Amino acid sequence: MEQDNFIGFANIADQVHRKSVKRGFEFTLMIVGESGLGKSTLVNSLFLSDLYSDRKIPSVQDRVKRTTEIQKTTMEIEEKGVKLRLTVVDTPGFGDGLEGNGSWKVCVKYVDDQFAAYFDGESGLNRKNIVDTRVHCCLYFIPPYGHGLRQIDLEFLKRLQYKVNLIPVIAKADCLTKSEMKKLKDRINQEIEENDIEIYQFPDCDSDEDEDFKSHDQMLKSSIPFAIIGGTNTLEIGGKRMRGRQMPWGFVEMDNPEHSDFALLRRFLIQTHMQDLKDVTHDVHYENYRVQCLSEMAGLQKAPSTSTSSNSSTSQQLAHIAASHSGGSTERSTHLRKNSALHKSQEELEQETEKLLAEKDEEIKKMHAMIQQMQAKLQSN
Ligand SMILES: Nc1nc2c(ncn2[C@@H]2O[C@H](COP(=O)(O)OP(=O)(O)OP(=O)(O)O)[C@@H](O)[C@H]2O)c(=O)[nH]1
Ligand SMILES: [Mg+2]
Repeated sequence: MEQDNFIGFANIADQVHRKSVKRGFEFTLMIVGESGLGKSTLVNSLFLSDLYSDRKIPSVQDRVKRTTEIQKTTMEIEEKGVKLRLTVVDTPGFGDGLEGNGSWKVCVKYVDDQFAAYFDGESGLNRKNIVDTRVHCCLYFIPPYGHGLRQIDLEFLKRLQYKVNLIPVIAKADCLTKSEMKKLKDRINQEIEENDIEIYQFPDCDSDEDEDFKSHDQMLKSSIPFAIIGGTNTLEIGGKRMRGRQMPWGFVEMDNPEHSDFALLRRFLIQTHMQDLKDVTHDVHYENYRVQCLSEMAGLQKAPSTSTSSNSSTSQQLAHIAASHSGGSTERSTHLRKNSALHKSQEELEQETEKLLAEKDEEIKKMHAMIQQMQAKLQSN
């Protein structure tokens, strides 16, 4: 047989691509913030998008009711043979009185519950087909009429920062002039830094990217927090359909970059950073959660009083562990991406993680055995 220099691994990228295309992509976006800032309106307008041209666009404005519980909306989109399952999680807004106290718990619990479900899936038998409901990005709505971040905003951001990719947005951008908006953006960025809040870190742009890409990337980074206008009105001018908000003085277009950063946000989420948001969710946030769970489980196994009651499932134990982590002052940050003076050094963290991960297979095997025992017990009852 004739030998040549061609080995053939170059098509590995195609193979990987084909596999992910076949499987499809799952992406979940969560929307959090004070009541009345336009979260549900934004969700509605996201789903009105002309991105999905086969969808009917409602012509009458939907009256958005106050959201009182977490609402998930999922749509499956297929574009050029690539499937995307996009889920938007709309959360109830908090008030500015006592009601705000502890209202972050609902959101934190939702994020943790999805991690717990994924963790359960990973240790189950059907590992290859886990449905990924983890929250890949969280838009945090900030009011336009304040002077920056309030105590309640800081509380929410701090509770969520090591669990999810946070993207701050300024709601109702139509209420501010350009210079007011610039001032508010600067102020918010300064407060984020002063309070050591970890929002999503945009990856550095590769030096071999083209100039267009680089300048877009730069614009994205400098636009944070994105200024958003939500609207469910549509207007047709010369056959071109526009989405936006009808105001007494005119029509504000959501997609017009002169009016808001909505187009930028949509491109960021859907076109340019979806994979990175998913990677950071998996490699950093979920990894933190998993390491915490494994170390807690190792602790539980050592403790003599560990309960092995047949009706307390592994997932319940994990959910409990997660809840205890999210609430109290013992919250331990194992965020691996950034060096912060408040946290352990990167090297220490890596060593700790290495050690815990080395125990991982062993733990998962034990969990398997536990689950099988439980199943056997349940069947025999
Ligand atoms: N001016 C202006 N008003 C908006 C905008 N987006 C939404 N609104 C209006 O603000 C009001 C509240 O909007 P919602 O979408 O229900 O707000 P929400 O954040 O979901 O509120 P909760 O469900 O209580 O948390 C509605 O009357 C919207 O029409 C915007 O961008 N600009
Ligand atoms: Mg709402």
